[in-house]
Amino acid sequence: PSCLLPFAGFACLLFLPRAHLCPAVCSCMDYHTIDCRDQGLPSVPNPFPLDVRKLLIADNNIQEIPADFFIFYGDLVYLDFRNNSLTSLEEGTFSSSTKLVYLDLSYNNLTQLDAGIFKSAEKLIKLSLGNNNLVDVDKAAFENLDQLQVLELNDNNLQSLNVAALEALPSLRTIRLEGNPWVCDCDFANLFSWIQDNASKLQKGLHEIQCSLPVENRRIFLNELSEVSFSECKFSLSLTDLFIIIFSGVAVSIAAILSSFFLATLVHCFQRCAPSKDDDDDEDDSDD
Ligand SMILES: *[C@@H]1O[C@H](CO)[C@@H](O)[C@H](O)[C@H]1NC(C)=O
Ligand SMILES: *[C@@H]1O[C@H](CO)[C@@H](O)[C@H](O)[C@H]1NC(C)=O
Ligand SMILES: CC(=O)N[C@H]1CO[C@H](CO)[C@@H](O)[C@@H]1O
Repeated sequence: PSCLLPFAGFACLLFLPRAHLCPAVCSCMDYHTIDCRDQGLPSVPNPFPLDVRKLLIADNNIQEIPADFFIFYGDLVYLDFRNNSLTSLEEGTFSSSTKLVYLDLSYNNLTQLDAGIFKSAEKLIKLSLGNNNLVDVDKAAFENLDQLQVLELNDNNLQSLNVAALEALPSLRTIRLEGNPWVCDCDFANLFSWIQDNASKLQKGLHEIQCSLPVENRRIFLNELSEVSFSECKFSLSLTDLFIIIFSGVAVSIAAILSSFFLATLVHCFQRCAPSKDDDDDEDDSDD
């Protein structure tokens, strides 16, 4: 209706061409929702309506999210990038993703998550990273995700995970960790006690997660383990620990020898250099 007003005509010219920005292979239900699923796309089509809020681009062969993607499409709330060919996420990719609430990166080929990679996506509520090839998740990978309620890390290649990564998520309600080749060694002990304390957040509980025992070379379910299984970890010392203990033992001995020497010298010095007061006292006593 505002187009009927002559003075708003220019604004309408700016506004109307947005419809033509819809990439040919996609369907744009409205300016805010774009569906480009299952089109065999090798890269993110360009351009989109700039005010896109919901982008469905699953089931393509896209190998990267352009580093400036969220600079242009900062209104995105919902991004479904499932089942593509992502192998890595460039640092800063999500630096303008301040409105993003739902991010699905499952069924890609990601191998690692770096520190702070999602740190600007502070509204994120659901993050799906299942069915990737993750080997390494930094302990600060989920930094700043204070609203995150659902985290999926299932069916990756994780053998261990620093528990600090999970402790950084105050709103977490549901987590998926199954389908990883977890190794139940001493590194796993902290994660195990976190999982035990937070078992209610696992869909099926401890018996959905398997890990392999390093010595026995077999896989067991976590509900077959208890804190006791890791009890010897508390006492085992690494080579560095032993080195520190031996070194500090030697250092303490040397310090003890040096300080007794110093004290002995001091006592000796007092005995030899300050006898005059005692002599005076003796003289006073004898005078009386
Ligand atoms: C991934 O997408 C392809 C089409 O590009 C489809 O054939 C395949 O079933 C999809 N896989 C999953 C796990 O959704
Ligand atoms: C993922 O990467 C591995 C090797 O790094 C490759 O063999 C596999 O085909 C890739 N999968 C996809 C879906 O791109
Ligand atoms: C909500 C909840 O129970 N979170 C707990 C998960 O486990 C950690 C440590 O193991 C606790 O500090 C949290 O309170």
